[in-house]
Amino acid sequence: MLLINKKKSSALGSEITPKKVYQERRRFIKQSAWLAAAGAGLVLSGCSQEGCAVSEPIDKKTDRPKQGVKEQLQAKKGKYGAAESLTPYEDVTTYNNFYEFGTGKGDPARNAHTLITDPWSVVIEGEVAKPGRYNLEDILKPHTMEERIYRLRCVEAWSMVIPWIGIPLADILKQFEPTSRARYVEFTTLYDPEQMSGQRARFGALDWPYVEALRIDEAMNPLTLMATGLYGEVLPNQNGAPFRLVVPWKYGFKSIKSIVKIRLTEQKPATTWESSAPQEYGFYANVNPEVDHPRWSQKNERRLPGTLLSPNRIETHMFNGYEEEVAHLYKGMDLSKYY
Ligand SMILES: Nc1nc2c(c(=O)[nH]1)N[C@H]1C(S)=C(S)[C@@H](COP(=O)(O)O)O[C@H]1N2
Ligand SMILES: [Mo]
Repeated sequence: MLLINKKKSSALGSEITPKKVYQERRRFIKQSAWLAAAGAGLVLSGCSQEGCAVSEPIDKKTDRPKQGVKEQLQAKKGKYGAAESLTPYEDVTTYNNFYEFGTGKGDPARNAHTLITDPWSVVIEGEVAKPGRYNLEDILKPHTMEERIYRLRCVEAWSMVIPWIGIPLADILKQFEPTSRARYVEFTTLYDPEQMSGQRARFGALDWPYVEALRIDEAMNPLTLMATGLYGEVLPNQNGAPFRLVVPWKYGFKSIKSIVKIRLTEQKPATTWESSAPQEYGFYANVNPEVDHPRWSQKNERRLPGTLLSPNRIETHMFNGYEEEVAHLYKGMDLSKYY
């Protein structure tokens, strides 16, 4: 299955990016004000003669980056993730929340290999002119992948900086022509206990399938991404392969994984975490240091990687640091009420 558009050559994944090319490409990324240019500045056309522009060298046997990765990850500056180091591939892919594969942070990396991600289809329904069941590759085909380095802030007060590969959700939705009645976008994760061991647990951690939703203007915001990869590679299963949402100004639980259905609605959908504990997890779930979780403070976060002796605690910023891009969406709303 085609997951990352290959525009120029057949090389993908198996081809290793020379370190220098990667670093140079990084410099290019740093310099391009892609958002200011309405997303056009940083369109990486997948692979070219240089190799896969955004790939990290991955050892196919261990599925881990090869050597010298740490050095390559330092000092990514730019509008997003400014002066922040990327969280190493190792941490991004072994410290996960994906309850369909268990509630321990290491469970998804251990268990998610049972998920079959190819073929994969996505049902598009509700308030759209072109509903239907589509093969994932047909949904992705018209688009060019972009790399975006975003902070991910979990409601549990830890965070990472991740170089995603994906397509703005707005571009994908427009393909299916939302009607004027579409006010919300609902996403559903696969439900298949045979493939997802956590869904077989006798006392389920959550009500399956996992459902999340955004208001249509949040969904159409240029920051909102549908990711198909990270570190220049196809998404590892534990990170929500083959197709997941990334909403960087909201707590991580909004960024739903392994999506099989997208439904546009007039009414506000019921979402999994809000339904399970509404006084703790709201529909909006915007990162907000001023509104604490009932059981812990949201003023700080543990930036991974850290160690027991050096937990790397940093301040949490309003809208996870994306205030300039998204604050207008919530003008006049009491964010302590709409948390
Ligand atoms: N289907 C599904 N999506 C999910 C989750 C989950 O348990 N199931 N966990 C969420 C939470 S709480 C977080 S913090 C992020 C973690 O994404 P990552 O593992 O890629 O870092 O995924 C979110 N998406
Ligand atoms: Mo989370």
